[in-house]
Amino acid sequence: MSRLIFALTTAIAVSVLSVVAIAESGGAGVTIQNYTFNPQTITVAKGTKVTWVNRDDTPHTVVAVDKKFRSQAMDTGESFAKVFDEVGTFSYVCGLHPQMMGTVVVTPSN
Ligand SMILES: [Cu+2]
Repeated sequence: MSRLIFALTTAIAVSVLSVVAIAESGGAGVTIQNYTFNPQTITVAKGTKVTWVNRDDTPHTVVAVDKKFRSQAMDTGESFAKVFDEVGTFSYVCGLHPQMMGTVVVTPSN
């Protein structure tokens, strides 16, 4: 029982730390959980770093539909980050599970 509580506490602490780390970097975060990108559409200002973190037990990737960016396979707890310097709408999928879709909308910074 105490082992379970320890595991849960550790998991919560790790999630909180990663959210804090993303907030401190001034970027934005996408969580990958239950074969879903959350949020599915994220809107950021130009120049923002977006970080994806995999919270599934299954590896996932982030692959731009236009092939302009692609992550390595992320295992549980691993992340991928990219700075978006171009205004526009960028659709991406998981290369391993193409039914997983997400979008980054980049707006002008001013
Ligand atoms: Cu996947």
